[in-house]
Parts: sequence; C-alpha cells; structure tokens
Amino acid sequence: MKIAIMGGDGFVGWPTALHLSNAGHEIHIIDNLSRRWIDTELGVQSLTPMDSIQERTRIWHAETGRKIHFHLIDLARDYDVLKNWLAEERPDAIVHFAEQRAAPYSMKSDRHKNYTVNNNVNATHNLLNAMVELGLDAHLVHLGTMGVYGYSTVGAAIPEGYLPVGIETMDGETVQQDILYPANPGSIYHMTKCLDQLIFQFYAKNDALRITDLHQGIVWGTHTDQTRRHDQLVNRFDYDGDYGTVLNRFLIQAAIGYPLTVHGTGGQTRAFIHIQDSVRCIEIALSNPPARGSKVEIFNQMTETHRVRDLARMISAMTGAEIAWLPNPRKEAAENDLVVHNEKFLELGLEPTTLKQGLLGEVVDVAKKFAYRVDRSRVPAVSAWTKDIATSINRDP
Ligand code: UPG
Repeated sequence: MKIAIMGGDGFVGWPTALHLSNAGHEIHIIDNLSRRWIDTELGVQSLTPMDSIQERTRIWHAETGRKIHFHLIDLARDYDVLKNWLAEERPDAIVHFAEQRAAPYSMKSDRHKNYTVNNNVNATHNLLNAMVELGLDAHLVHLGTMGVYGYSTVGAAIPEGYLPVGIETMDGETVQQDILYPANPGSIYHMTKCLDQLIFQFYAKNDALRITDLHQGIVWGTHTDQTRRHDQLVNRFDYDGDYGTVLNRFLIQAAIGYPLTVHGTGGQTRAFIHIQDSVRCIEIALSNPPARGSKVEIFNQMTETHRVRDLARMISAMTGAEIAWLPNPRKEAAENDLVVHNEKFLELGLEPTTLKQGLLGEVVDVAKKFAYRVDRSRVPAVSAWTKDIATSINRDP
C-alpha cells in the first residue's frame, strides 16, 4: 500500500514508518516538525540523540535500500498544501498521529490550551474535509487515547469504544443501541481527542469515510526491531515533566539516581503498551479496514493495566531507586480501578510484550548510556491543572 503517515517524525510515528516500510509499503511521512520546535521552546531535548528527519530517512535507505519520503506540511495550517498533496499522491491509507500529545503541555497556559485545540482539531478536520472533497477512499487510522474514557472510580470494564445500552421507548419497550462510550477528558489534550471522536462519527455517517480510531494506553519502551538496526535510527525518548510519560520517566529517573516522581498516593491505575506492540497494532488495524458505510471501528490499544505506585515500587526494587511522594499537579482521581476490554487486537493476532519480559532493563540501559544528556532541572512536572493547584504546589517545599 501507499501509506501517508501524518506526524511520522514523532515518538510513535517514526517507529511506525520504519515498521511499515520494512513490511514493504511505500511510506510518505508528512510532518510540520512541531515536536522539535516544542523541544526548543521548552529548552529540553530527547534523551537519545536524534538526527534530522532527512538524515534518518537517508540512513534507513542506506541500511535497507527502502525509501521513506518526507514532506514538510502543517495539517492544521496548510489546508491547500495538504489537499494538493493528497490529490497528487492519493494514498491507499493514512495514519494520523499529527497532534500535540502531552496533557501537561496542553495545561501550561492559556496559550498552550489554544495551541493544542487549534492544532489538533484543525488537523483532524482538515484531513477528513480534504478526503471528502477529493473523493479519496483511503482508510484513515487515527491514534486516539484511552484518556477519552476518563479514569473514574467505577470499576466496570471499559468496552472497545461503544457501550450497549437499553433505551426505553414511549411504548414502554426497551430497544438496544450502541452509543459512543461517554467522553470524560482529564485535560485539554484529552478533550481534543474526545472532539476528534465526534468528528469521526460525523464523517463516517455523512460521507462513508472508512475510519479506525485506536484508543491507546501509555506507551513505554524506546526501541523496536527497526530502530535497533542503526544508532541513527534511534527513537526519541522524552523524560521531561511535560512530555515524559510515567513508566519511561521512572526508568530514566532510576538510571540517573533521581527519586521516582509519584504524583499523590500513586493510586492512579492506567493502561500500558510497549512501543513494539504499538507499531504492530497499527499494522493490524491497517490490514483490517472497516467496510465503506459502516461505523467507526474502535480498538483499545493496550496490553496491561498498572497502578502508578506499584510501578514505582517495582522499579525501586529492581534498581534501588528512592521514591518521592509528591503533591499531584493534576486534577484527577487519587485512586481508581481500571478494567479494559482489548480482545479485538488479541483475536487479530497481537502477542503482548509485557513488563515481565525483561525490556524494562533495556530502557534503563539506554537511559544510562545517554544520562550525560539529561538536564535534571527539567525532570519535575511543573504544569498545574488549575491556578489553585499551582499555588499549593509552589507553597509545598
Ligand atoms: N504520573 C506520575 N508521575 C510522573 C508522571 C505521571 O505519578 O512523573 C502520573 C500522572 O499523574 C497520571 C499518570 O501517571 O496519573 C499517567 O501520566 P502520563 O504517563 O503522563 O500519561 P497521560 O497524561 O495519560 O498521557 C500519555 C500520553 C498521551 C496518551 C496517554 C494514553 O502523553 O499522549 O494519549 O498517555 O493513555
């Protein structure tokens, strides 16, 4: 297939581009390189030394003989450029990662909230709008998030996107209907992914676009089979308080002797997936497109759930790292259970890479190798969810 990967320079986008290129597809990365600009804005850098996108694709070509094409396009702002590109290339499938993906970054200030909403919602809408206008029947696979469901304290299992409900009619009969699971975003970033869901519902219904939405858990790990092939194919690795995600942060903190930064009691339970499984899931989703005219296909892209404090204790036992119990900068349930249905990917052949399989050590090794690049002052998470929380965090020593 000819596949366009929107946001193919990012943490999941880059290994996905390599994985699909390796599988024989013609890959076109479309990216505005915003993640690199945000690093500059925040004054941080990936733990791993990343080359330019052009250099990365050159190395891939030298290693494998396969070409990955790069096009500098901003989906949210360059509608006409995007539309012209789609009209010329007419890809068979489009993978959409081109959104600002960090919850803490989205909550930093009013400007960051505006940026995240404008960027994410416009990127998604521009893409679908152009597909309809061009009569482009490409399968769109979007990277969504488990965060659309919210993390309530109710222990009922979360279905794959749709909740079967019985609705009582005026005649007193009960009719069964599948409704989109109620959206319950925990940040401005997560809110944009909830808005994406509605945009997908409309375009699937109105224009029969074929859309798959992947509700992904927190990704951990850094290498995939392809990024391991050459030093310069290395994936990015975020450790800072805005972009670093919890498990990878704990692993790098352990590697540099920084106390593990648990927010609150660490009673938050979250869904997780290894980066290698993440790219496999995208390939599986691409191979199983919904039929034209059917509803949006939704998968829960996660393999296991863990409580934050259990992860901290496990990594502490493994490495001897101390644990720091910090005031929580976020507004979220202090304790929650989480049970998630993920049978659809398992039935399609996903074999989960679990925490037990020794790959935690690999991340610590990568972190130790590049520990000299870490700026310890950028480790704390300082982005607060409300002005009240910001005041209380600053008061706390
Ligand atoms: N947390 C800590 N200590 C830390 C960092 C986070 O206790 O140093 C907690 C945090 O308060 C939250 C949980 O860990 O309860 C998860 O936080 P994080 O790992 O930052 O995940 P999310 O904010 O949920 O977002 C990540 C990705 C996002 C993706 C989502 C999938 O950034 O793009 O949609 O995971 O669930």
